[in-house]
Amino acid sequence: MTQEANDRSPKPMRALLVQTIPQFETRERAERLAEELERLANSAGLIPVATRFFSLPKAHSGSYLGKGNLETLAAEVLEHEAELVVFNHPLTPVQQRNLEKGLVAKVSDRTGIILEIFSSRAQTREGRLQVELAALLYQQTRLVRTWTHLERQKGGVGLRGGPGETQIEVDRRLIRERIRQLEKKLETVQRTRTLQRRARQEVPFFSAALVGYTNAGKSTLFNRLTGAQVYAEDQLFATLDPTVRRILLPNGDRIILSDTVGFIRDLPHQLVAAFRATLEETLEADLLVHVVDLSDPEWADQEASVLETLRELEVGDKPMLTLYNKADRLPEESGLVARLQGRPNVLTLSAVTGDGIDGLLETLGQESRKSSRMVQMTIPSTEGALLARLCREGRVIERQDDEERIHLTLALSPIAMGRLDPCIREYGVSPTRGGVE
Ligand SMILES: Nc1nc2c(ncn2[C@@H]2O[C@H](COP(=O)(O)OP(=O)(O)OP(=O)(O)O)[C@@H](O)[C@H]2O)c(=O)[nH]1
Ligand SMILES: [Mg+2]
Repeated sequence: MTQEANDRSPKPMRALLVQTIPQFETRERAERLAEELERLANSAGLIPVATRFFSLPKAHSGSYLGKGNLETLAAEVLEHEAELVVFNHPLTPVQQRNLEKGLVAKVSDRTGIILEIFSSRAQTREGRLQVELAALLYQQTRLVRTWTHLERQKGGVGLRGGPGETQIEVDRRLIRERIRQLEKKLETVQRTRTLQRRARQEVPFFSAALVGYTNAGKSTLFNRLTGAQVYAEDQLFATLDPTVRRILLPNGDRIILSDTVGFIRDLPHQLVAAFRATLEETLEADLLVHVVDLSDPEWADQEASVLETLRELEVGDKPMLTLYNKADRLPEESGLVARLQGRPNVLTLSAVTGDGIDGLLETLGQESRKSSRMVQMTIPSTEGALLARLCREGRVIERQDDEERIHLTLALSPIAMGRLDPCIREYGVSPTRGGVE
């Protein structure tokens, strides 16, 4: 695995990873989950030195692992010279503190790592504000110091090391104040965004949003479809800020496509909440295009957790097209592709080789057409400005000119329909009204 250079941390920390195997869970699955944690650790700019598995029927409330396991792990921390121990499970603030004491090392859970990655990736002002807010909401309850970016980003607000009791109270107050400040700032940024979004909605195009598990191939597909150069990498959470582009489909339709942050299993709800505003724009799309990495043994689980997050974001029942991506990495004899292709609203493809992209473009074209309405209008030939507007707002399917009038058949998106409502009332030819003739 490649070690991602992280130019903001002078010296990457050595991290010992901990994966427990709960009752009724197989070692195999635990290994796959541990592999994901290793990828997360790499993406966070850490050096994962080893992964330690513990069979743990039930977590201990005090130290999570229990006394015996804790001693074993403490010895391994020394042996590997680990500065940080990362648990692939949520830890309570009390557990985290006890573990830090017992292991004489910093301790983080999965959420801490994910926040760390987000913090180092956030590019836009809004993204940075959101990550900081999420991190503070997370730290509010625990006041255990995180490391690197989060620490630096805040200019030391409430994040200095080793607090005494009063220091903790001061920190709490500072954090509360900072949270209020951030919420205010975010509100302003988001108001601007809403205005920009409205301006964009003026354009009456069908819109599709790529969603999916992190590393599923959304940005690779986005780049292939739009010719854009969005950062696509074999690392978790390569994309953080949403990107929107217009594309021209082979059938002549223009549609809007967006790429955005990936989801992950057990996505910390502070992050979902903090990113709701960014995601809202994406999720207002007419169609969600769910990209799934079919070559990952955990694909079904990943697909389910994305659906779960979408439900949490209250868009669980939006129209969805599922794309099973990375089909090129499947052995031909697996039969999986054939099995999945039988399902409705499903395509299998490869964003890298381009296999199946034509089918995707065709489906997007059909969906775009489905959402538009045919309207017939007859306007006076003298209404040049109106004609120009109709051509701009919709797609002309048919046009016939006679001496005084122009007869048009237009395909209009629902948004354009709404905006052109007065014109349609005046010039529309509707069978129920017996036409304008
Ligand atoms: N073999 C193969 N690799 C692919 C395919 N699509 C994407 N990849 C690879 O998968 C990795 C992740 O791709 P991205 O496009 O960055 O994934 P993403 O869904 O945008 O990931 P995040 O932004 O982290 O959520 C990259 O190394 C891609 O080259 C595919 O169809 N086949
Ligand atoms: Mg991406």
